[in-house]
Amino acid sequence: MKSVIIIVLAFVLLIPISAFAESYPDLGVKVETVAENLVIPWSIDFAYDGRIFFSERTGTLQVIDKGIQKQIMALDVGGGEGGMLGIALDPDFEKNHYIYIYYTYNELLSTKNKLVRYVESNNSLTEDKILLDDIPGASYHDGGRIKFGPDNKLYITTGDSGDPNLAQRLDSVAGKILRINSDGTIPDDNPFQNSAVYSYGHRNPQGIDWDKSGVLIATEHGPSGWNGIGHDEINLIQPGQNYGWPDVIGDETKDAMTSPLLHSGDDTWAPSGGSFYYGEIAQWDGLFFAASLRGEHLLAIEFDSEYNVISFEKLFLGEYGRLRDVVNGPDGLYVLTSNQDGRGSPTYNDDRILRITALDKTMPKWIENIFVWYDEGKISEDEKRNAIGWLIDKGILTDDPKSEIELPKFPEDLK
Ligand SMILES: [Ca+2]
Repeated sequence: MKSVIIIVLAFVLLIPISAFAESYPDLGVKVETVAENLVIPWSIDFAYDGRIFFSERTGTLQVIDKGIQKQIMALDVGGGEGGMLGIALDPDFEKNHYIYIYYTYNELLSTKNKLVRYVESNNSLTEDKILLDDIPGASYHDGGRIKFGPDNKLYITTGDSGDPNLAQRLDSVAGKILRINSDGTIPDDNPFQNSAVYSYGHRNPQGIDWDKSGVLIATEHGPSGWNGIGHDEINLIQPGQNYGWPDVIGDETKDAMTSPLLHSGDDTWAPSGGSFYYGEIAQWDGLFFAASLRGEHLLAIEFDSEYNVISFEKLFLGEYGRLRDVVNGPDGLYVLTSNQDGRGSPTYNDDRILRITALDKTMPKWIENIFVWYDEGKISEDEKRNAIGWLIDKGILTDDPKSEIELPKFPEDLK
């Protein structure tokens, strides 16, 4: 028993912080908590200098600067499920320090959304320009994801604001994916002249990202209520296309309406943020991920080169509760929980920002001590087995013969 305590002590003293991450040997990844005790973090973006900016739906903009989190702005926001939603740093942030924020506000008896450009200086923001205003809003269906595309245009998802018919109307910016220049003007090559509308017929899209070849994929909340349930969508977005809401859902078709690449059928994922992943987690390279609220999982989708869905899988089902956003960060895949939004079951440190990285493939040197101690007779066979079992449970060692983790040499009977 005593030697097991020694082993645990060795673990505490010698393992780098990252090893305290939750390990998922089956997935080959580990999950760390980057920030905790947040309130509905909604969107996250990364600066060239290592700073991490994120919004909370309640109306605050936060920064993590050299590991220290602080609030840098609070806005008076409105609208039940609206609030401070999407944020994006300018692709040229290093030079211009522009930060774009999409938020919901109440005006007299109505709820609206606007997109505002701010200038950042020493973690303080000054309003620079309102790029879009009077975007129809409501307690639900405010869209709100904003992201720069590979073409350096700013894309904005808007919800139908509870009025489904607006999604089909080209004279309304509700129920759309919009595309503007970073100064708020309309790009010359938009599909409809003098219109920010890029695609239409959307209910409440909340996730967009582009793959390496520049193809835009969007997530969209399917119906709940009088006109169907479930049928959450993953769409391939092309300029000028009509994605069908509210005329068609799921596999239903109608002339000139584009069907989703994938939908949830009668299941409900409630997908919010979406991101392609490219990075050191080799088995995930090129997959599309969607953060699932009601479904409480991270949806991983593999497309073939024609964007047919090869497979999709619910990862971390129920483990972290409701998930709001997923973004391919500079050092891992970041995931935001949404358990404080009144629909979840928060744990003691929710909400959280999580970072997913590859499981270390190198063995901490001290693990060899177990075998040294055993050889020197300091621990028994049982204690050695216990220690190894414990390390396997933690994902530090693996008993998977296909694993790339190199095991130290130990007696045949333990393999
Ligand atoms: Ca659709």
